Amino acid sequence: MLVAVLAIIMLLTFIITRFMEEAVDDLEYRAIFNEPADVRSFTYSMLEVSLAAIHEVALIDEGKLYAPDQEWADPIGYTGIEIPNGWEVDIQIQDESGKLPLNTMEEPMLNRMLEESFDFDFGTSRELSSMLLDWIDPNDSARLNGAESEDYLRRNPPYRTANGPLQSLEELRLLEVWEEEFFDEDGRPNELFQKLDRMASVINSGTVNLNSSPQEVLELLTEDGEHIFDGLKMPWLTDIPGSADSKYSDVQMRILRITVSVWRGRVPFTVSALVEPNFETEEGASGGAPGSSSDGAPKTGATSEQEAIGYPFKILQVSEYTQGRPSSPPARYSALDIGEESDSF
Ligand SMILES: [Ca+2]
Repeated sequence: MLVAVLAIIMLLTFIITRFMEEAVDDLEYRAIFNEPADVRSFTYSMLEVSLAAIHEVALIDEGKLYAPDQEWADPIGYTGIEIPNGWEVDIQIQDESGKLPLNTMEEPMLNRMLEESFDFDFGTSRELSSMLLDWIDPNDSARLNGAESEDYLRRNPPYRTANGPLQSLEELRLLEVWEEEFFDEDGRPNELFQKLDRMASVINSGTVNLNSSPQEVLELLTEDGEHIFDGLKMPWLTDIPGSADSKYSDVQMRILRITVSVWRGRVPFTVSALVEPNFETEEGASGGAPGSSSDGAPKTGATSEQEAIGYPFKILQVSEYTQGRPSSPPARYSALDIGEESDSF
């Protein structure tokens, strides 16, 4: 009897052990395919680390962000975060507000940019600026050198003007005259388009941070071009120089693009976030961590709740870029497929 009980216990133990082994192998196998989720959360952590580093350095400088080289260009080095073995992280911080605000530039500045920076003649510059302003303005009456829906609807295929801001620079391909000057015969962006991409932004709709402007923009907005940095104590301006166009110029970053790429193998996972510093919010706001609250009621992400958290940045946009992710999850018994690599069978 005792022997029979022992035998049953041994058999059960054997079965359970086998089951455990198989389950662990199955889990390990699946972990290979679930890796992107792991990398994804790490990538978002690195985005948080970057924002925290930027916030901290900005607070030391009285809450002002002047230029990307203001010590926080390397958030990992700054915070001393350890990167797991075999992982690689790359963080790029760019100032979107260093570019001209293409959607809100007024006609005289548009004409100056087209003539001085792009060498268009007087007539072509006026055509280009009218086409753009008609595309953006809410009305449907065409300017002297412009075009509105009436004109574009005669095309094949027909379309209407956006009557709103450009969503991307590529949208210019749809505009008369722009399509010929900034794109090649096959509709691909040409060299002038690349130059425009360096100089102007559809995201920035305010003033231009001279501290991170390309040379072409500095030449347009100031009388002395890059000489405005001569003789400064720090490598960035903290006041708008007298020789600069006061309507368009600024010395602070207002829109940052932070791009974090994480490699755990050869294919990176990338998150790119567009953020606006929002350091004015009161310190020690009562909201606490998202998802929790003192009365235990679940949070819904309402604007008032977001404000209560007092997060020092306003997130305008977040995009993820992935490649090589398996298109479907592995089947339940997929451990069978790996054959020789598994020793459990
Ligand atoms: Ca219009």
